[in-house]
Amino acid sequence: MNVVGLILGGGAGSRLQPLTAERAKPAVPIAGKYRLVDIPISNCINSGIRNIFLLTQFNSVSLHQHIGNTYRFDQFSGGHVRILAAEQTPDSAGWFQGTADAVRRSMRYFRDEDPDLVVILSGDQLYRMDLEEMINEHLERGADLTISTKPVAREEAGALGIMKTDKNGRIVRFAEKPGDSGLLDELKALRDDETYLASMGIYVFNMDVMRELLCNCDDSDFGKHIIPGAIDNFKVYSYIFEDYWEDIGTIRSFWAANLALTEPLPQFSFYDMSKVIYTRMRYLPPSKINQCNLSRCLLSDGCIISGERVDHCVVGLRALVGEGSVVEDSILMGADFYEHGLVDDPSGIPIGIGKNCRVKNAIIDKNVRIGDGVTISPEEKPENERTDLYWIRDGIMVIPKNTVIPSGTIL
Ligand code: ADQ
Ligand code: ADP
Repeated sequence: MNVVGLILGGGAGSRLQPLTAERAKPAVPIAGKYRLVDIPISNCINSGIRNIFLLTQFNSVSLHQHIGNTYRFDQFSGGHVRILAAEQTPDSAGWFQGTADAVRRSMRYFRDEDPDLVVILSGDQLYRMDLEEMINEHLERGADLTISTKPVAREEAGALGIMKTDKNGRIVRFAEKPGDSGLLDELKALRDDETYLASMGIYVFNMDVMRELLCNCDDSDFGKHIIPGAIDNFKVYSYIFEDYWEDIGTIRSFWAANLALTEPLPQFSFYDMSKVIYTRMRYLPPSKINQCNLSRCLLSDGCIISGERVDHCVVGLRALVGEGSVVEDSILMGADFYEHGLVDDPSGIPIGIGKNCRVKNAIIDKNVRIGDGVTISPEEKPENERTDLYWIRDGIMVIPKNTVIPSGTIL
């Protein structure tokens, strides 16, 4: 079987702003030292899928560097990760519109590989899945299309693609994001009254079926158009996945999923060496703790920590925390480089968190310069308030990449 993996690397990217202001969504750092795209790529590699295309709207430098430096397959076993950025061609003016458009426009690239099956994956989810198992079930059932699904509670169901299946797992109805409506009542569970079967946005297509579905229409979205339209004419099955799976496409879910990794036994583990999550090798030095009460933290490589307390935080690569500072319930993305005492900015403020700062419920993006005695917290700030220094989203204060915050600032 020739299988190609297609990773949907992000549309307009508005839900993760400002983290996606200067980088493509797949390049957003997660868990201190990884990037979002490492999750679906690792799932593919661990499932034996080595021909991978990453579809993205933005052709960012950090994404190219990351993919180019990380995913080098050896010449004997072969494989590749290719970035296909939205581009204008004579017959396709404009950017990708939706997920189906994105796949349709990239088809001419992956068609050259002559795949039997195409696996489509989202770029903004945290989970570990054996795609080979899903593919085997797809083949055993003689399916045209298989959708990976997860039983969810009603509170979550309205915002996902919800389906009903027959006793063999064949999908007989599908509604994209039905909301909390009567329609949702009709789609109620297979096993008991409280669960709904939700699409995870992960699909296995027979290549010829995908070609037929995409090339005979100009529908733009899988969830809204292609899947509902396919159910009557094709054999569309559900593959049930019961492990941890989290959509991390919003600031709140991104923050919560990162901090959940600091639990003693998190639901998602980066420590499972039988199914490694790959990322770039960086040859950074060990992290140095000069002094600090550190608890419930993920501490990445190359950090220098001299604070008073860092609790319930994800601390990214090369992060610096100055003396007397307290950081809680936050994600520090760290820095791309060290300054070696020579401050590389007209403000004169070194990269990292200065002395005697207070940081709570925040996401501090990379290369941020925070002076001494700064307070960062979203408390009592209105939702969506936005200044040159921060953006309040989903109750979290996000400090955009490269921001400089002068000493003494109380945000
Ligand atoms: P959503 O996640 O809301 O629902 P969508 O916005 O289409 O669907 O995004 C799917 C993935 O594709 C995301 O990773 C997104 O970043 C990416 N994407 C969107 N437009 C893109 C483009 N033009 N180019 C490249 N990538 C793009 C889908 C399904 C639901 C299902 C949920 C589960 O439609 O049925 O329940 O996923 O999260
Ligand atoms: P990451 O850990 O985010 O993958 P990298 O090690 O890839 O970071 O570095 C990120 C980028 O920062 C690289 O392109 C690197 O060249 C760049 N960089 C290194 N030093 C500096 C500097 N002094 N100023 C700005 N960018 C720098």
